[in-house]
Amino acid sequence: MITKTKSSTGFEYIEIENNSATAKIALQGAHLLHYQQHDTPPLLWLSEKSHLESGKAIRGGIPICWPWFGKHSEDAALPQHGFARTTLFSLLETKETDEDTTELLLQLRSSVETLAFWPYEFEILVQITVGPTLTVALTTRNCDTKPFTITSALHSYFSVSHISNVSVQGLDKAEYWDSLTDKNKIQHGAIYISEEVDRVYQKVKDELTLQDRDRTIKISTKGSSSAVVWNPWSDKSKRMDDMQANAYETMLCIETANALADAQDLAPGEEHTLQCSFCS
Ligand code: TA6
Repeated sequence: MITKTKSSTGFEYIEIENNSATAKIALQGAHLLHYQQHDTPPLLWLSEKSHLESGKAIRGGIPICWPWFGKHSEDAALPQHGFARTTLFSLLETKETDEDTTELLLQLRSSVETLAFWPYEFEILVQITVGPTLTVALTTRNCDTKPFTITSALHSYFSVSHISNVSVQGLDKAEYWDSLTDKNKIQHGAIYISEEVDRVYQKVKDELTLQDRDRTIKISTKGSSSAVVWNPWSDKSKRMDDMQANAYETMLCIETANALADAQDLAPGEEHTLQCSFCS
């Protein structure tokens, strides 16, 4: 079942229910807010205090950071993580492939508004597949006559039982930039979180695993060379108006990205797809 809904403030959603799972997507940012397989806890974390209004970033789910990840490299006045996540997408297609799987295709094309942020003609397509596996694929097409460079991330917020129960495997020996110390380091073994963590791992190839007690979530990617691991911990959570003070205890971001040295150059007419899939 696919239902289109609108909040009292006009915020538009698509809600999905099939034999595998339920899901909820905001048209703004083609933003997956919720995915939950039947008889299991939600996969994604969404802040109880998140803004859900036009033009404001949503705290949780899978924000799409595009056409830049993090702060803009030249103009700090431009929105962090780009403008896609706060821009209304068009719903191009819905398809109930079978009783277990539903697909959505959403589109954002360059416009007067986007050209004011970023002077290139583009089309981005977001394909969301809600089934026994959740897949999000972000395809960028250069529709301009000049090349452009993007950094991007599928900024996934995972819901966890408690951050002390969690480990992340698959990044052993990977190089990372620690944004808290501005130092490049090497990962040794699994990642455990007991303080603020904000790291961009590079040259990432393997499947990652989020282990939360007896729950194992496999994170597979295509077209991604970076992985970002972020938990704001206590002090930063308290400073964020869209997070409960203790919310850091039940969330962890493991982001499928191309950031820093993994930026993607696209020639006119060229396209690139960044994809993540989650299976638990
Ligand atoms: O993904 C890590 C990060 O870049 C952190 O530095 C933190 O800023 C986080 O993204 C959230 O960014 P946002 O703009 O959504 O508050």
